[in-house]
Amino acid sequence: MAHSDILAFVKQRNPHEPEFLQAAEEVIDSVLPVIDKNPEYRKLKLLERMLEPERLISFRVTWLDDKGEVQVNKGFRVQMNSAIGPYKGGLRFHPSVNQSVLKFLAFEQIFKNALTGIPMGGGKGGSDFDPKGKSENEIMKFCQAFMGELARHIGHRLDVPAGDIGVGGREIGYLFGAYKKIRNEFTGVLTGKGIGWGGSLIRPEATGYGLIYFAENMLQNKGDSLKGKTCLVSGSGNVSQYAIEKIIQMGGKVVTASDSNGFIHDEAGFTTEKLAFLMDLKNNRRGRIKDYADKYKCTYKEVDPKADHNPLWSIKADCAFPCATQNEVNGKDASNLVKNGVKVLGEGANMPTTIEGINILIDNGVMYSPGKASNAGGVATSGLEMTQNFMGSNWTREEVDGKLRGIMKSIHDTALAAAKEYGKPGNYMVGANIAGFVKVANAMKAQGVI
Ligand code: NDP
Ligand code: 2IT
Repeated sequence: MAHSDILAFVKQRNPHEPEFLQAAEEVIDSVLPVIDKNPEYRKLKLLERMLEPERLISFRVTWLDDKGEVQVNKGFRVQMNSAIGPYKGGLRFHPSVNQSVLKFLAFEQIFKNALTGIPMGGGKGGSDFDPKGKSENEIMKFCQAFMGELARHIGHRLDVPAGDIGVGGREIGYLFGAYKKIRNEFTGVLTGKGIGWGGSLIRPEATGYGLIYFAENMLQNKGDSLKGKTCLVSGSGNVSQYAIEKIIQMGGKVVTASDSNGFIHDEAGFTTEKLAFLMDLKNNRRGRIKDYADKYKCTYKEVDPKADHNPLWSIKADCAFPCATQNEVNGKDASNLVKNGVKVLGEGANMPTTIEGINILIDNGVMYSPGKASNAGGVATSGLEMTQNFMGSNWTREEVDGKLRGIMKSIHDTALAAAKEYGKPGNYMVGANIAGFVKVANAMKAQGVI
């Protein structure tokens, strides 16, 4: 099929899935020249096959809240592609979760996982369950009910979930406990486990650290570095917290963080002490980012999600790291970043920039890294956790961090080389899509028409 035909085919089959279509369009655009050069890829319909989940599991989750009332949620696992390894990808608990969101995430995960160099296929899952305002008991009850069904579809050599929005160490603990009880086996079926029961050092830090290693690689490629750079970070969860930590360690200054209500602008910049306050606020007290502004007497602005731009991205800075959620940087935001002279935009979240926004950044010479390249440190370290589980032993912090740095450098170099080969030098988006696609396409080709 021609490019427009593949896109039309996908649109016609998935008419009510805007997020999935957005992720699909970006990849289709990037890999078309590869398909043109390799007629066999076209004949075998490899891209068309990648765009259809191998298996999509949808289930009911029923649980009792603290008042004894019955609650009903949706549960999903999208097993997108297993050509290069067992399905691998996170679980998201957020009221916005639906089939379109999880299919976009599972689709991106195929290419991201291929880029890590570790044999992992692509998957994603989750629920429309909202953890906000729930008691510890309710979180545990929900996780147990969710795993009650999910357990029959996953396994350490079949499908290995992990965390994502709304699923952190606490939830992985409850999910793991439930799996172990149901299946009567102790295996590395989930990653992001606690240290002491199969977890890997550096996994909590890995996505944020990896994002900043990637940004440093992009800057170094231009003879520059993060030292002295003013940085915008959005979100205040797992990815944001460790991105902030690593930027501080590398001599940069972080002046923003946000949550779904608004953002703080701290012109003096984050210090380790302020970051410790944020971590305690978000991870233990489960409070709002506004408390940070109250404590440190800095600016706080509420954000209207329906507004045509987010004022966080209008603050003058050198680098921007969206680490909250999809489509948080639109065309107008991208123009504001360009106007203020931003040099780097590194995606910590998955698909945080709209297609219009990406085009504006790239056309204006901003070094732009797509999430599937620059946030791959999380899943890569999950892969390292799986390897340690299979070996039955653990690496030190330094060993895991060293491997993470090496993987991020390799993804950077691979994306850059593929972009150059296909006549788009410096375009990390095209390079990452092509390099990921070729690896998975070749594996599918070798394994026949299945
Ligand atoms: P967390 O749940 O730890 O944090 C999410 C943050 O984003 C919170 O600050 C949250 O605010 C904010 N947020 C979530 N949804 C929205 C929304 N609809 N509008 C505005 N703000 C929102 O998640 P993570 O840090 O783990 O994940 C953040 C992003 O990084 C996601 O896109 C995820 O897919 C991606 N990612 C995560 C990886 C990981 O290892 N955890 C790996 C690779 C990518 P609030 O507290 O108000 O909800
Ligand atoms: O989007 C992602 O890569 C993740 N949420 C992490 C997945 C994983 O399996 O560690």
